[in-house]
Amino acid sequence: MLQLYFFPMACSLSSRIALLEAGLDAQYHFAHIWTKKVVDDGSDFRGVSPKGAVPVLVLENGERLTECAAVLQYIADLKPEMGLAPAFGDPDRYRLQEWLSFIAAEIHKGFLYPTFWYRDDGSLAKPRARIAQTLSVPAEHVADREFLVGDRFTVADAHLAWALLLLRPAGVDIAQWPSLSAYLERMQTRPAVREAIATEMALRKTLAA
Ligand SMILES: N[C@@H](CCC(=O)N[C@@H](CS)C(=O)NCC(=O)O)C(=O)O
Repeated sequence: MLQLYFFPMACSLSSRIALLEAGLDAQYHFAHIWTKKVVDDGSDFRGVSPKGAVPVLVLENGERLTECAAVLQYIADLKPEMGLAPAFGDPDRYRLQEWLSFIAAEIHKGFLYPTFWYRDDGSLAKPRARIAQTLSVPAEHVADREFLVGDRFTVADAHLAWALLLLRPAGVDIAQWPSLSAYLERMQTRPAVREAIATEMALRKTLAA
């Protein structure tokens, strides 16, 4: 069975959404990204992946796959009939990769990551100045589209939905982009998205306690 190492409400949320959307069973392991311990058994998370970062997907053959863009596409390709990624050879596959790269580099590493990891060291002025310009790109794109790629939900939507959810705790109110707010609301009507968020929010609360 597939196994996903995740941290509640971290970027691995999109992999959980993808697994649920695909109807794939998986074992989920809570990896504490601050302490680098696997919560199940207290083992060293760096022993699972030297990156010490989620997501890590353990494949059926035991290999470990990291990086959201790769993990999400791998999950999508296990169930091609679900259309969670356009097939290779379809020009939209490159659009999917374009969005996954943009979300990972520009929104996640360009803004969310420094905001949550370096929040007190005074280095956030530049990422803060840039995020509005960054978000205007997907905002304009979804102004007249239901989904990021083609006419159906893909793993790029799973990843953008996660990123948009994290913007509020990062101090960015997405209400200033009505198309993004409406998009996030649409995504949150999907049962898989709701289930993934509910599961991880409940776990997240155990961290704060
Ligand atoms: N480039 C990686 C980034 C993964 C990443 O930064 N994950 C965060 C959680 S959102 C993490 O586990 N960070 C722990 C660390 O950097 O030590 C991807 O896109 O999957």
